[in-house]
Order: sequence, then C-alpha cells, then structure tokens
Amino acid sequence: MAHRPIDYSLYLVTDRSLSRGRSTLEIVRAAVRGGVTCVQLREKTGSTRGFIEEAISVKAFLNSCGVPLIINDRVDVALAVAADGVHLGQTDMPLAAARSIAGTSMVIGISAESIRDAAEAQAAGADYLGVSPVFATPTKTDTAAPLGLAGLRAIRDAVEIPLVAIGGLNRSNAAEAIRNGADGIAVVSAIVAADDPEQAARAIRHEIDTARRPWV
Ligand code: TZP
Ligand code: MG
Repeated sequence: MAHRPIDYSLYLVTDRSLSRGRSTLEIVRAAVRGGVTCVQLREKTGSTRGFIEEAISVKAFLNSCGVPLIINDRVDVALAVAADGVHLGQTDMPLAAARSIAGTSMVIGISAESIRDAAEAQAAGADYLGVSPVFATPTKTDTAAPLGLAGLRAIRDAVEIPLVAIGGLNRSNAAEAIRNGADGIAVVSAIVAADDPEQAARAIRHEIDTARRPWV
C-alpha cells in the first residue's frame, strides 16, 4: 500500500465520555508525550462539523510530532481532514467501498472478532486489523465474547497483516498480548480515564518495549 509505514505499537483510541472533563486534544498531547505512536479519533456522538473541527486540531498537533491520525467509522471525515487512515467495524462501510472512495494512500483498519473476519479483511486488502475484544471491557458493550490470548494467537497464526489488540488492555496485560502476536496495543480507558494519561501511556509503553525485547 502506498502509505508511509505506521507504528501501531501503542495505539490510543479516544473517548470523550471517559475523559473526565479534559479535552480530547489535552489527552492526546499527554498520551503522545508518554509514548503513544498512533491515535484514533473516535467520536460516537456530536455533529459531523464538530468531529471535523476536532480532527483538524488533533491532526495539527499530531503532524508536528509525526504521529498518524486514524478516524473511526467515517470515511468522509477521514478524507475531509486528510487523515492517515480510517478504522471500520463489521457493520460500517464495507472495505471494498471504502477503498474505492479513499484509494490506496489511506490506511484502512478493520475490526476482526473472529478468524473468519480477519481472513476476509486481509483478502480484501485491509492494512491492519483491530482484534476485538481480547479481554472483557465496559468501554464498548456491543462486542462479541472476549477472544482471550488464545483467540488472539489463533488470529495471528491465520493472517500476516499487522494486528492491534483491543479490549481491556492495560499495563498488566499489554506484554502478554504482544507475546501472543499483537503488533500493537490499542487502549481507551487505561489512558483516557487515567488520573495522569501521560504516565499511564508511559507505563504501557514500557511493558510493550520490554515484551518486544525479551533478551533485555
Ligand atoms: N473496540 C473493541 S473493544 C473497544 C473498542 C473501541 C473498547 C476498548 O476500550 P478499553 O477501555 O481499552 O477496554
Ligand atoms: Mg465502527
């Protein structure tokens, strides 16, 4: 795919409702200081215009530090702000339709809840998968049953494209997700709702780095 390589290793997914009154930009800035390498803007409520305005301001900051911006659900918003990518679930716009609109320079990530989802998405040209949910989480309620580490490993063995583990990930389980085949750890509440999002990101970053360098 004709886009620059993305470091998925610590992937922040925003959630205004969990931010405890802090702005999304504030959370994103702190998280990037703590070592987040990729940011997905996820706005489930509010206006399209508000989403675009927020995306523009977050993107201006992320561009200044070389961190990519992915937009959740909305191919139109991703295109409007020239985001690096869009993330689509199993009931969002089909991958083929998104690709036909967005072209090959846009990263397209797909949520996979099974080996079948994962294999189909890879065959249809997904750039990466969000493997979901690895652990139980109160943050998203319309999910399938948790895959567990064995489910993550089974998807790892079935596809070659980058996998980002999502659902209940935090500093105590990030390393085992990496050791079971995840290329990245996607986090909502463990960073967004933390007392200190920068420190929370740094602690998860440390776990990921240690798991990737088992000889250290
Ligand atoms: N997709 C699958 S699980 C999930 C999303 C957006 C929520 C993950 O949130 P948390 O707080 O990191 O468990
Ligand atoms: Mg979606």
